[in-house]
Amino acid sequence: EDGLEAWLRYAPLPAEHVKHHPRFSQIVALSEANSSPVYTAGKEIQSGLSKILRQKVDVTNTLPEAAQIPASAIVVGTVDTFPSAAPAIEKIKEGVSSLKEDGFWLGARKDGNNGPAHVLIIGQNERGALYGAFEFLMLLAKDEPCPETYTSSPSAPIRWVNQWDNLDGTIERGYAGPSVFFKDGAVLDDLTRVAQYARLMASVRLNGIIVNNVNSHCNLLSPTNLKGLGRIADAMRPWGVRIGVALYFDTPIELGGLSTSDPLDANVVAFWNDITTQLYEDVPDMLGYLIKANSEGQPGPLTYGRTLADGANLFARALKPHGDGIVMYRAFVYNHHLDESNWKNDRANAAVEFFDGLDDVFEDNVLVQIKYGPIDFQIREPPSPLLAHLRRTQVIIEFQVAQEYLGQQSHLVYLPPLWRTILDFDLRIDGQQTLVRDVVSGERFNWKRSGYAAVVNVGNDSTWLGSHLAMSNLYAYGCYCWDPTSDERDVIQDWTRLTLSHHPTVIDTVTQLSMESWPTYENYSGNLGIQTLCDIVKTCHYGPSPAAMDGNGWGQWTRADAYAIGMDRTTATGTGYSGQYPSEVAKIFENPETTPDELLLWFHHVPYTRRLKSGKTVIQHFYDAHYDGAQDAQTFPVRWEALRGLIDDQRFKHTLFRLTYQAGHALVWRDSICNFYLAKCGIPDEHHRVGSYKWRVKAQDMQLSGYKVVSITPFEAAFGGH
Ligand code: BDP
Repeated sequence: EDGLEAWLRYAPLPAEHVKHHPRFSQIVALSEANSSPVYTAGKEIQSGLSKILRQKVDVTNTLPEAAQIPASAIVVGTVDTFPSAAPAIEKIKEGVSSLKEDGFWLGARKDGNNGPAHVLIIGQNERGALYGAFEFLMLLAKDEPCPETYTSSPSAPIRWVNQWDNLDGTIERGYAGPSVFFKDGAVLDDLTRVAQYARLMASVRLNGIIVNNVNSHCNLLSPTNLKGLGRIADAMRPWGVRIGVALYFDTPIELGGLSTSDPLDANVVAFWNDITTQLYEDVPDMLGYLIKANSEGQPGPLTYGRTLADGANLFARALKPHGDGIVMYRAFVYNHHLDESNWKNDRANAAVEFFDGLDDVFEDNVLVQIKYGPIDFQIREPPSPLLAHLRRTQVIIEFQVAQEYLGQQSHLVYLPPLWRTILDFDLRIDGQQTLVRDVVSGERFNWKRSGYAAVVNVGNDSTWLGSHLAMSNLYAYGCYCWDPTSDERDVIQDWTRLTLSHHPTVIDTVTQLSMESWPTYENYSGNLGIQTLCDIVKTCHYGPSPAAMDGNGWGQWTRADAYAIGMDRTTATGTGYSGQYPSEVAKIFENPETTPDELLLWFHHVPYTRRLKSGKTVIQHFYDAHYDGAQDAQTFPVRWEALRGLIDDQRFKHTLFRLTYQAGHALVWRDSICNFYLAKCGIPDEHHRVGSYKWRVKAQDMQLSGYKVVSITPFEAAFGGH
């Protein structure tokens, strides 16, 4: 198995289990249009039944006369198509009327007392009907009975994916081969993988996608590419997935031949109005525009002396005449040439500083898209304080399924435990409980449109993300958008059943490895809130490079010197960042005593000898955590061996290779970080491990033939610097 089917394999149930499930007579999908998700739902159920239960069942699109539900039928449709058709709906009206947009009602009913069961799937809209169909199939695939009545609605209307695909077919921070959307400057002719991607998204109830890189290019909007975008939208629409695009701010100059891209210039306004009209001709249900501006060298409204709101509103007004399109204006605005010598400078402060005062001036179809932490998808960050500053302006929180800083799919990192530290965080706005997830759902400030985006970056590798196990993060992302209170263990167990096997050894092993994976990676990469200590200057964002964290303009600093480490972000003596939180939270982070250890160095500059709540010093914690993390990673491939023969060889071996690599690379991480900080502060490891390499044979001590000993930069990456 090559992974292409991901969690939608629909593996056949063993014969003795099949008999516990009903034998279905027919599928009725109440839609005639084959671009409709309801039609898709009928086909998907047909395919699922043939694989899971080995039942061949026909699909029709109308009910027989008198709208009776045929015995043993599965009927799927929307609230609007059902009532006239089925008297049965009378009995379930209550469940159906409480559905939110995209929600569904699902139930297995008996015909009479002992008659055969029929299954009804009723979506609040067409998309909801498709989600109900997937729910039904996943229950079957997990060998669970269909409940008598089950109602499900999303936590938030926006559940979107961002792809960072370039027109030339490369993917920024993509780790699984070239783009499934673009090649050589244009949209691919064959969009088979695009439709398959939409199917995966729909199965976990993701309903939108931005198809191109936030670092966009003006040629996206060339006449040929507009047609191409139309074809992408057509390929994804049957799955209820709508598309949007990321725009390049200077397109009026570079594509339109104008002399400026000033958002208040009449010609610029006309340019965007016009191109938006053209785009809607090809993509009539377009989601809207994602904008990265004045960020990492990208032009934006500030380039023309205008405010961020002027920039956002330009696009918002262009979209308005065409429907419900929105602007996703990214809060990731910062100066990447920060002066490190000024102790008050702090990249983490940027979003709140840039967006303060704008809450009341955005058009109502502007949403601010905020990365979960104030820096950049690090191994551990506190939630972005901007989430506590916008009340009128609706927000989208941005996660990253692509493991950019987190091992790039070559290390196993199951992300939901990290996401929960953000979603469950209580911001205490106005002294009231304000969980981040309640802000994002729109509940806290009565928003109508808000929600989630995640940078996913699937590529055309058959594994989608480059690693089979990494796909649990995409699956989980959908689950968390729908229900941010999901239990991360349940999610990984369901994923494992669907993707790999029902065997208890497989489920237990994958669950345990996944649940340990984030703490393990944090342990050997960067702990106590110091960030993922990887290379940020050569921008590969991979592998240990602690020295590179300081002495650059990017502002992901550790401020490590010979005596102390960590960013002082307090209001009293530091950058003032902690003061960006509501007062109760600010107070906790202001004081090192009350700051949780895992964020200590995020907020405070402390001596290596400071004692943590565990009683250990900071430096000893560093050493111990790196040894523990690397040790734990050694067990991953060994424990994976238990799956040999219990799953297919192809995925078994592919994963074993990655876990073995990870075990080795964890040692590289451990030694680099430990050596680096030992050299910085000179405080030895209490357990005499760091620098001792007791059992290792040094190449430079061997009798060398054809090799010579050289010094290595950075020194910490090699054995004794050689
Ligand atoms: C950083 C990535 C960079 C992105 C940027 C962004 O390294 O490739 O362009 O974020 O989100 O994490 O705009």
